[in-house]
Amino acid sequence: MVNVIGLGYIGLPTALMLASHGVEVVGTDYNEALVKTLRAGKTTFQEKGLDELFASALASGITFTGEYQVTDTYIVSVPTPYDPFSKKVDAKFVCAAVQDVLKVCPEGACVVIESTISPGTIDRFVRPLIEKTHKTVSLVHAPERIIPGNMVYELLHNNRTIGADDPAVGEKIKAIYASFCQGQIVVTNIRTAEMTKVVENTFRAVNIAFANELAQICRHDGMDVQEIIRICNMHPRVHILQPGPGVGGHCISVDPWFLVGDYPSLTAVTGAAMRVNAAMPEYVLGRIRDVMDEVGITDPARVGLYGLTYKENVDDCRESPTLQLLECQKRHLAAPLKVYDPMVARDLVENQYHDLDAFLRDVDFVVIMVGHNELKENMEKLAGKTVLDTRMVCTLPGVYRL
Ligand code: SAJ
Repeated sequence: MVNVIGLGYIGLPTALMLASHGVEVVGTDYNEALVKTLRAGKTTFQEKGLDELFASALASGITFTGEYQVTDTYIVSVPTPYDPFSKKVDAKFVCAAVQDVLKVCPEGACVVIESTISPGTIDRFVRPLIEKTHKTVSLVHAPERIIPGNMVYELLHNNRTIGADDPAVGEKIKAIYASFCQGQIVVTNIRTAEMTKVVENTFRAVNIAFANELAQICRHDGMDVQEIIRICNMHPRVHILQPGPGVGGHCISVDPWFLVGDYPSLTAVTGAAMRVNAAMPEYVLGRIRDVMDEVGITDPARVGLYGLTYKENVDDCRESPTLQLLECQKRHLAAPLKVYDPMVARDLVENQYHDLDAFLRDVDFVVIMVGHNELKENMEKLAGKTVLDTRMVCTLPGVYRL
């Protein structure tokens, strides 16, 4: 039996996927409300294909509890925040989960850490916990790679990395993931697995920062960044990502800081890229003011932000550029702009709307922060409005860009 610890964005789909492929699974989370929701047969966030996967896992007998199980395999997928001051990974949730596992697990059990951690975290923080107990417990790092918005597909099809001290243990865990994973599964050591995960997200963060820098250069000198990126990407070895209003989510906007925190004097490129991305919401605020000046809109109450999530077609608002922008506004002692997001049913910020038409009635100037499908399907409703499109999705004439 596999006990999956932490039933959030990664733990839940992983547990469901294992269960629906014939592995006996118990999901554990210390959040009682979350366990109650899952036991009532409801998923806790929206994701394409997740409800169907949930139904199939329930039919296969998955159960949810607050208790840690006595078993031979644990998969730990709890959050790993970073300390905003030192930029170092904060492994407190991983350590707490491992300590709880160690209280119940039998000799010879295997603890797989799926949470993203910085290189060396297992040696520095997790291994000493095991050594203290004098239990024989194997450690494995199997970092997740799935992208919110396409998690179910990517769980099935992405290649994976398994880092283990003992290759035989690595092969055993590989067999468990191979129950559902159709991609290649590489077995390596723990340090390499830790590093690859952070490097993958850093690569993307640096590329997005480059696109954001290009957008600013092009704005400064009246060039069309979209056309320039499109043409550059026709070169066989160039693949520039898209500029945007900033970088959110719990991965690309967080993980690269682990490297900066651990190697401050060796991360000139990564550190600069992260600062470029972090400055984008403030840059968008400046663009809003410029466009207001240009079209003669004086009342900020007539300006609305479309989109609150960190990217399109997900309901996840962690580190979202819109939240970052509203935070900047607050620092300037300004009243928060109006906000609407079809994916966010709960009230998260002031002046939040839950109906597109009502939102559009109350604003003259729409800032597209997220390119949800809902907007793409209703683009004609923006006709007659001033539009600043930070996501390059608006096809209407006269739209302002980043
Ligand atoms: N973004 C841009 N321009 C782009 C692409 C993205 O501004 O061209 C922005 C998005 O709008 C968003 C942020 O970057 O705010 C991050 O979004 P994302 O779609 O690039 O990535 P995440 O954070 O949803 O998921 C990433 C993925 N990592 C890589 O692609 C290397 C995913 O595979 C990881 O599993 C995930 O991080 C994670 O959990 O680490």
